[in-house]
Amino acid sequence: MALYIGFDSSTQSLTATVIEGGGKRRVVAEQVVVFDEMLPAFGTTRGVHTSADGRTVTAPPAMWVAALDLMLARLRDAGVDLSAVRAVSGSAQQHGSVYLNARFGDALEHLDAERPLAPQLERVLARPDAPVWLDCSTSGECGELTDAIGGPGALAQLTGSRAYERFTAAQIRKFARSRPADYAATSRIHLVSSFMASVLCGADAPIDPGDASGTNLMDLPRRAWSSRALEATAPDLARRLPVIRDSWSIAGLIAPYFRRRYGFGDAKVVTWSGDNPCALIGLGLIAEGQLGVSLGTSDTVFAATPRPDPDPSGSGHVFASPAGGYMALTCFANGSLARERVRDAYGLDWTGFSQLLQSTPPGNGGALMVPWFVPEITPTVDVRGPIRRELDPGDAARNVRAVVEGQAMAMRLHAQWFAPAVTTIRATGGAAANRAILQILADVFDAEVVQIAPPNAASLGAALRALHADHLASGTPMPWSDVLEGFTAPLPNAGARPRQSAVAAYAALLPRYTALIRDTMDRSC
Ligand code: ADP
Ligand code: XUL
Repeated sequence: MALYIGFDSSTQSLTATVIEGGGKRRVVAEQVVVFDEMLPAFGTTRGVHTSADGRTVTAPPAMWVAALDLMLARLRDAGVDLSAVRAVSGSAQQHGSVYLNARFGDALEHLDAERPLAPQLERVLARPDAPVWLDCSTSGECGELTDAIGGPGALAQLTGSRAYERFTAAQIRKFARSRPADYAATSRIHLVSSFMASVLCGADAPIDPGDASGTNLMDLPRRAWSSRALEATAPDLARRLPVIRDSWSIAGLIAPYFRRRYGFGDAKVVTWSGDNPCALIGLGLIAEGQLGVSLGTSDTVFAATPRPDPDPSGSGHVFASPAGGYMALTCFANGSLARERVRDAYGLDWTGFSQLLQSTPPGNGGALMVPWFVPEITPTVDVRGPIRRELDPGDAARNVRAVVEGQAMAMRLHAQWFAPAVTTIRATGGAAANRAILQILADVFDAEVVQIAPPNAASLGAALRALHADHLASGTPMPWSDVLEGFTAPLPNAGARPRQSAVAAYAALLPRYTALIRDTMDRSC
């Protein structure tokens, strides 16, 4: 039996999807470690620590490795034969950066299998908290980086994105400037993905081009660090960054720590990637033509694309795809968080939320909400608090519909630059379990929404990447269509089909929603 594991180290949890890649192609196991619930000692809320003003958002890397220990113990105790694992890979929340001191390499090489990982690695962190994608404290640094490269258009042409607060370049610049002594003591800066891969192989791992695209530091067409961007970010940065290697490269074999403690054999560790690039693979979006939607902590819309042409409006991103080629993506910070705020404000659970969604008409009788509960990324605004039009805050049912409709219309608007006409949407993420939400997506996009069987496309994508890279490294390369076979087919009787009366209602509402956003932006500038 040939097993492959894909991890997804996301904002709120670590997921592992174990697949059998031989004759029988199936998901063998899936486990989730929820950080707040299962690792309460780290004191996170939804996986992060947030400053009083809401702008600085970090997470402890020690929690992510503690979750890895917990996960492997759970897989072993659930009877997964870890000695049969041929390769592992992973997906991680994008943009977050981990700062490591000179003892990192030595600590990885000498991990003691009798003791848990977290206390052994805590002392190699040059800063105990990693800034993560929800951070929006670096507007000044973004401006400086943009000026140094010659404007937002030039930066997007070079790196695939204009400067974003959450992207790693701005975060590194802020750290180097505000804590120069700690920066001087930092000998390696990893992304969450390459940090986790390093721990698994007990040595410094490379970054793949998919996740490196989320740094504002990589020359996207060349898939190499841009010396101009590095120089504009922080002194002596090149030696602090890991090498960039193909997404299918082998970072090493799994470290002795994991063999002794959990019974792994010679499993390969395949370079990790970002959660959105991995979800692209897990949803089977290798070729162009279909849209992926991930309804997780963030909401993202994405699709494979052949060229690295940036979003003309500046809101979206182009990343390298881990299957080769590129992917276009737009990310919204007000995803599950906004839906949860509305759910909690009216004392609902998800069943009650869905019932209210179904009890209200498409178009909500003209009531609108721009769901900016936290500062939004797309478009970048500092506004905090939802904007309501013709919507009574006391009306639970209409607010529930308004938040989901507002999100779906924003997705439609900001997917237009890379997917002007969509016939099928593949959905994943925690909220994709909710068919009432999927129905609104189908109606707003006038497209069929389908689901694949494994609930977490990012960890499935990582497992499929492990399978693909293992075959390549073993001299038996497998085309992507064969890799995906049996894993990414749409589930029958799931998802949602567009209903024509609802489609017409949203076609009428969309220009009003666009005008409301434009009006709000004008007033906030
Ligand atoms: P991430 O990978 O970003 O950590 P997930 O994709 O695991 O996030 O999604 C977690 C979110 O899914 C939770 O925060 C919750 O709001 C949402 N969720 C879970 N079940 C439902 C449901 N039935 N309806 C709507 N949202 C849900
Ligand atoms: C993408 C983004 C988020 C994170 C967390 O640009 O910031 O989707 O990857 O999932």
